[in-house]
Amino acid sequence: MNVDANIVTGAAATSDRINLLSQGFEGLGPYLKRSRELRQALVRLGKIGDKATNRAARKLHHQLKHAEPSITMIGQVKAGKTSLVNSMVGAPDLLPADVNPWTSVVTALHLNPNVAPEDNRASFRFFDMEEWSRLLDRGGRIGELASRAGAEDELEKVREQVAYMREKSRKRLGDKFEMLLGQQHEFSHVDSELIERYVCLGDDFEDDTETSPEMGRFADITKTAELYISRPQLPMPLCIRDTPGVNDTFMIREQITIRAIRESRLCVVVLAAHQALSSVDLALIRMIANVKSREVVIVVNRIDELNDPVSQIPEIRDSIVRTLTEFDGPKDAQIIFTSAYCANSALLGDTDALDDATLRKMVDWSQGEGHLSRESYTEEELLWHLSGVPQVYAALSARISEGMGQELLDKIAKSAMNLANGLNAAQQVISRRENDRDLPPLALEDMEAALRRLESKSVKMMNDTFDEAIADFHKRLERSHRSFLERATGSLLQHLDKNGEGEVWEYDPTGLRILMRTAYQVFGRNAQGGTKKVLTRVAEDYAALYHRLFEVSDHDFGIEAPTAPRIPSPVLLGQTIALDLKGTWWSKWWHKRRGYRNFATEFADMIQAETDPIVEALRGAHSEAVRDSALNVLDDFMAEQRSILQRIAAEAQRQPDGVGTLLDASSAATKRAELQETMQTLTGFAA
Ligand SMILES: Nc1nc2c(ncn2[C@@H]2O[C@H](COP(=O)(O)OP(=O)(O)OP(=O)(O)O)[C@@H](O)[C@H]2O)c(=O)[nH]1
Ligand SMILES: [Mg+2]
Repeated sequence: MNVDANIVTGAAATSDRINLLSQGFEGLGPYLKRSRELRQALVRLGKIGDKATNRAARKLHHQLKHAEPSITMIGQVKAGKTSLVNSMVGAPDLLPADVNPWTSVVTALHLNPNVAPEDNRASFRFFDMEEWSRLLDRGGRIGELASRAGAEDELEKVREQVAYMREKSRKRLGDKFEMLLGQQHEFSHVDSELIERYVCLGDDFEDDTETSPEMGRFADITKTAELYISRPQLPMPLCIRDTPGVNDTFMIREQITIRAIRESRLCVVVLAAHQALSSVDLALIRMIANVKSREVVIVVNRIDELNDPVSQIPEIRDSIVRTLTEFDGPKDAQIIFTSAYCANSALLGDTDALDDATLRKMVDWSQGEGHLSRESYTEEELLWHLSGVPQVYAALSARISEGMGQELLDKIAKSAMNLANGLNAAQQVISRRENDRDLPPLALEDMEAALRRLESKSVKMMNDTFDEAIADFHKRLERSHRSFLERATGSLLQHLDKNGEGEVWEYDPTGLRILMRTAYQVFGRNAQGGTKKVLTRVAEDYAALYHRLFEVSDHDFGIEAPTAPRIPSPVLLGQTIALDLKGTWWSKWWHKRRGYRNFATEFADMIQAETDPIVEALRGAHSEAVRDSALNVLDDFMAEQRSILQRIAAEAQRQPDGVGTLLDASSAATKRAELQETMQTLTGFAA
């Protein structure tokens, strides 16, 4: 390495290089500080209360400490997703790059600073029989698509590929094949040999069985790989999901990617620099168009391959922004430029990885952007900075703190507040009874009945809210669907009038997606607003119940309503439909039709067949999942309240004098003061 600027010499030892990983997390600082403070408050709360309160506080503490934000990496084939994941994990050779395109495996890496390396483990799950048959028999969605579009030749090709794959897997796995489907394999270590066996497909190894008979043995049937890895360099647990590239010919993996995006709150889209200018995959844009801008980070990788980064990078940025605007992608998504190659070279200590000219160009670019700000860097540090990985982590840190982090603090603080509220209620009962020994006993006989009434009324309120929101959503979806079909058919007829049948007509389905997305957004707003209203109402009802049963003053007593769950993005709207497939398939479909009327009816039928499953999934499974998560929050809340109320009641009934042990009567006065103080602290956490 020979760059004049800023380099201090001396290579870092291997074990030190992984410490490069700790850069870029400054943005998590405020969140982590709040999280620590909240955990301290929980520990205090646990000490003030009885055993049950202590247990509940510890559970909340655990949830906070082990919260694991998840990030899904998606992108074009060979953009460098896997290489980038390796560098973000600090293990350049962990996941094999260049995985065979037939792989369908999503690899989740769970990085945790709180576990020891001895506790590293891995778990691999295989497709079950049904998933496997669906994948093979119909050749995935593209098979369905091809058959609908009448592209028999293509379909035949898919079938051949699939038959080949099936045969190969059977041969490789022998008699065990059927038995393995649906199973899960667990290991108490993680290494690349293991990963190759389960994740990396065997084409390259097939003729090489002598050297490594185990390689790629299970990869055909592996559905997910979960790796649990100790990483003390990170400030908190993180999960990074590596997915297969999306633009494979047969789109079998599209559904897999859609599912993987849904499993994470954040999505990193990886593009290769040399492709980014010429073409940004439209299927990719469609997929992320339905995710919020603040939940997408775009990474342009392989910038070390650019001839002139200083001028090309701004061009690439502009071009991506233009394409995103034109094709209705996420506005304002942050764009970061990376080189996984530089990052992994830094981790390996290979400081000569870049030739001098390339290094010079990258340094010029980075200085121009103001990325290189420190006085001096070691050679590894310089490469690490040029790689852009710290910037990727900085972007993710900001998103985590403002999104999941804030929500988690809010949620845990509210639960903690309610635990404290319970103790506070108990305390009010105690002091009143201490002050007035002649008070009649509390009337608690009908508490159980009152709780049940409150619970069933609450569940009904929530269900009624959703029945209404979902019914309205169905109407909107149907209206959008119908109006799209009408408009498209109208445009088709116009085309036929003007140009006749000879000329292929194309119609962009973006409009349909926008309509359906709008319908979904309205539903999301209604569902969330409605959920919030119900939860607030339920919290008031509980406060009234405390008031009635224990005669606590509502002056300084209330119950915190839990936060309504967030509405998941409708990622499935992005799946490819026949209208997206311009080019040969479409023109084949077109040329097979004859006669004006045929076009119109067959077109309408085809579009209906293509869009029905999306509409069906949105109005069915997707909206019901939103209802379920609202009901879950309600259930948890009710269970929390029930257990607090029951404990106060049990104590009060056992000891006619009051509820002493709940607050550990021996040191009641100090504990009261501590409780007030802790409640004060907790109040500061709600958003
Ligand atoms: N020069 C250069 N090559 C890179 C970089 N990142 C990845 N590569 C190379 O690009 C090829 C593909 O990298 P992978 O990490 O397998 O890409 P991927 O996106 O995971 O590919 P699929 O999983 O097949 O979609 C490999 O040969 C890598 O060595 C980079 O930043 N610079
Ligand atoms: Mg890969």
